[in-house]
Amino acid sequence: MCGIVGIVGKSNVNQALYDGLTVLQHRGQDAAGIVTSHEGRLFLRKDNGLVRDVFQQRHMQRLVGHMGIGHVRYPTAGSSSSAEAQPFYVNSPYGITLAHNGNLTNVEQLAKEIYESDLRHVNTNSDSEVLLNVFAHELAQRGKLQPTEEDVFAAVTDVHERCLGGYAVVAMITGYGIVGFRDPHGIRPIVFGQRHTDEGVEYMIASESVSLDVLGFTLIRDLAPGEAVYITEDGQLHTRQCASNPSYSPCIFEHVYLARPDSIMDGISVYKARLRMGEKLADKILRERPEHDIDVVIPIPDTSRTAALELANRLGVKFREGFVKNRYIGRTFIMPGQAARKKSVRQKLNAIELEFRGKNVMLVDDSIVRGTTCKQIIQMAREAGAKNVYFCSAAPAVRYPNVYGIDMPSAHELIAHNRSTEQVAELIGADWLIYQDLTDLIEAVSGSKKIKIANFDCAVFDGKYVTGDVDEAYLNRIDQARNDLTKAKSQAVSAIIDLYNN
Ligand code: PIN
Repeated sequence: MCGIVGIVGKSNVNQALYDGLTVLQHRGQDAAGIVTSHEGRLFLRKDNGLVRDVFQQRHMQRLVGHMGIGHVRYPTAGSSSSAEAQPFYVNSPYGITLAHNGNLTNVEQLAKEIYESDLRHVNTNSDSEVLLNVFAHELAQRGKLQPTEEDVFAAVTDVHERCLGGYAVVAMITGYGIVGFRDPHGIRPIVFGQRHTDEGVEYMIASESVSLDVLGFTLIRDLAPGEAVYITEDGQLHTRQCASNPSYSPCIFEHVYLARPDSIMDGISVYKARLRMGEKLADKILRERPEHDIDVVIPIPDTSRTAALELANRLGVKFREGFVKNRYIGRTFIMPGQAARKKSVRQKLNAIELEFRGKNVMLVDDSIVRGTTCKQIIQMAREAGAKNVYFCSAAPAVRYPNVYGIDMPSAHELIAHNRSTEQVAELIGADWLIYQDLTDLIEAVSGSKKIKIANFDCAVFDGKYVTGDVDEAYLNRIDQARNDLTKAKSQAVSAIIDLYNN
């Protein structure tokens, strides 16, 4: 999962891009980048790290220009070297830079085509670079000295025909404008909005509406699946449906935990969706155990708070903050003679004993993925004196990998893969485990409003991949790639430790 922004403004956009990315920091803390365009030249700064660490005063001063795009990265399928920080750049045609959120499922085929047929060179393992080259190639095919909006939209149409998967994209064509587009299933989110200044109207494209809010832009709307928006450097806005057969299947996991609660996504308030998840969970609890003995509902900070609050309200049970999260958790330094250890949950969360002692506690989290964290948290609740520890997941059991850009472990690492609720409860040490039903989650997110969404992408819960091209062989390949990456990373860490020790 990543965050993207693009702004066509009337004065320098560097600060606005920085602020827009900072608001999207929850979508990726691994790397950040901004590129701006001024008088036909590009200015780029990107590196691994948080937005506040990557951009220093000296970098910001160089990022001049009235239009630019930015990116925060969360590693997905590829490795996490700084060479793969975005935006990516190709100089032909026109000088195009691109930032992307999502994952292409036919990247191997595309990389081959790019090299063998399009005669282009790809320099990293990132599918964003592949996407950029496909877009650049299709735009070059128009053969124009100056691209029009028709040319840009025709290139996006061709991208949709060649690229499969989930993608939300911003691309800047130096000296011409910024284009934003969304895959034909609308899996990953993207919105656009405007703000009025004395110099005229400025436009912004972003992953989430919250990014527009804080910069004083008004949300115009989400891009529809397959749709593109093109804003020229002088501030003309054009939109076009570029896919021949679009269908609306946004990723439901955005509402479970990826997006900020103050975002409106595909016309749905993420906050309200989470409140309704809590209501649905309460109803399920009452169905399963009308005579339940829950004394207190305790959220596991932060995402689950909204659902837990409404769950407690509906049950008529006390809601209490039993865990305090350290917001300033430090880095893990590798010292000579020490093995590199991951920060334990205990360093991040601390239990307030008086909320646990002698009580039947219902802990609530947004989801259970590997099950490692919730196992430790349940243990902490017991050590704090809880009589019984019950556990609620606001999402259904995560049983299948994600292939559309969420950093989700492969199937065998998912605790619920091929396991029943009872088996998972036993493994994590819960006295009672309640998962949200998928139909309830869908209803919670849809709400009562009539929305245009055909069906959500719920693949991590039901194994149905909306792009239709994901088979066992593909899943095995990404599984293997992930294992290789993990192995390479642990070998690198061991090498560093050896270096210190010798
Ligand atoms: C919570 C994010 N949320 C917490 C992510 C942990 C599953 N985990 C998914 C729960 S927040 S595990 O946004 O950081 O507040 O129990 O499956 O290991």
